[in-house]
Amino acid sequence: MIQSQDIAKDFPILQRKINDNKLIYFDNAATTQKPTHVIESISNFYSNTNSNIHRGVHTLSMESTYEYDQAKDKVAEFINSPNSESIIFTRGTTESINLVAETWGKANLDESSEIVITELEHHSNIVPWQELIKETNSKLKYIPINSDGTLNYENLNQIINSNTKIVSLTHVSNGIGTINNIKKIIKEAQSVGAITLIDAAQSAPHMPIDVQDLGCDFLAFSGHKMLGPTGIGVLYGKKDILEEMPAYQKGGDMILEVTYEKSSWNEVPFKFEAGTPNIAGAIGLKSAIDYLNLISMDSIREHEKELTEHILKEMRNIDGIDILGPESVEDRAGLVSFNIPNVHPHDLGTYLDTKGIAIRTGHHCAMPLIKKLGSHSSARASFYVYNTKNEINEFVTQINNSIKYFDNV
Ligand code: 7TS
Repeated sequence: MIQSQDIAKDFPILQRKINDNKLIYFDNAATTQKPTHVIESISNFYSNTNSNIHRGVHTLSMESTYEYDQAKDKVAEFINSPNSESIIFTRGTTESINLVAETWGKANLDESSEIVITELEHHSNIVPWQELIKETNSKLKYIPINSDGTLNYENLNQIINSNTKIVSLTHVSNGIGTINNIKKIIKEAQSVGAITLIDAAQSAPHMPIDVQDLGCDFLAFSGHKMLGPTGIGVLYGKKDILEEMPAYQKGGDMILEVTYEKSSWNEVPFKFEAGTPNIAGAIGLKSAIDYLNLISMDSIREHEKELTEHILKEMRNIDGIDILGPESVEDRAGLVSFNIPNVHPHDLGTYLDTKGIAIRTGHHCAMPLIKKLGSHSSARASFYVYNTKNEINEFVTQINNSIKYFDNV
C-alpha cells in the first residue's frame, strides 16, 4: 500500500497554505505537482550540464546529449516500447496528436477515408481531426457512449469498417474518468487494417502501459500530468510507420543533408524533432519516471482505486448529487466529476478554494461530452500518489458545508 502522506512530503508545494488552510490538491487531471527529485534534476542540469545536444564535440554537449538520450530510453522502457527510436519528444499530448494528423493523416487520407474517434474525447483528440477532414474530404465518425459514460461497443464492426483508416481514442476520459476497453477497439481496427492512436494523457500517469501488449500504432501522453515538467510530452509510434511518414516541422537537427536546392531527412525519431528540443524537460521527465517506478505503477493504480471507492461511497450520501461516469471503480480512473443541485460548479470551486481545496470546474476541455450528458459543466476532483483518504474526508465535509452555505445566501 502507498504511504501517500509520506510521499506528499517530497512535494514542496503541498506544504503551502492556501487561504490559511493546508492545500488539498485535487486538480491532478489538469496537471500534477512536482517532487523535489524532479525539480532538482532540472536545476542540476542548468547548473552543471546545460548545452545544446547532437551537435557539439565539447564535454557539456556530449553530457547533455547523453542525458537526453537516456531520457528517451527511460520513456521507451516505461511503456515497453521495443526500441527508443519509436519515442518522439513533443510539447505534450496535444502536439503528439497534431503531429500524427498533420503528417500521417495528410499523407494517407482521401475522400473515401473514415476517421473514428469516440464521444468521450478531450478537444485535442477532436479538433485536429475536424480540421483534417476539411482538407482531405474524409469523414469523421464517433463511437457513441451509454448514459453511464461507458462506450457502447455494440455496433463497433459497423462504425469501424473497411473505409476506416485511423481509430484515435482516449484510454481514460478526463471529463468523467471512464476507462475504455482499448484492446477490444485496437483489435477491431486491426481487423480492417486501420491504424490506431491511443491518447494516454490520463492513463500513462496512473497505470502500467505496455504498447507491445496493446498493439497500438501510436500512443501519446504529457510529462506534466505525471510529476514531470510542462512543455515535454511523448509520441510513441511503430518504427516502420514513422519511417514512412512525411516530416513534421522542418529545420535543424531533422535533416540529413541540405543544399541550396533541396534537403533530405534524418532518420527516425530525429526527423520529427526539428530545432533545439526541451532538453531540461526530457531530463525532468526521466526523473519523474524514476520516481513513479520506485512507487510502482501497479501500486499507483491500486491506491487511486481505493481513493475512488472511498469518495464514491461518501459522495453517494449527498442528497441529489449527480455523479457522472461509470458505477464501478474497475471502469473508472481516479477522478470524480459531479453536479450538486442548486450549487453551480464554479461557485463550488470558489467556495472550496477558500478552504484550500483545488478542483477543476467547467467543461474540462470535453465540451461535447459534458453536453451529451445533459450538463454545461461539472465539478471534478482528480487524484494522484500524494492524495489521502483524510483529504477526501475533508473534501466531502466541505461540500456538505457549501450546500448549507449556498442554501442561506
Ligand atoms: N487528452 C486528454 C485525455 C487530456 O486529459 C488532456 C489534458 C489532453 C489530451 C491534452 O494534454 P496537454 O498536456 O497537451 O494539454 N487534460 C486536461 C484536463 O483535464 N484539464 O486540463 C487539461
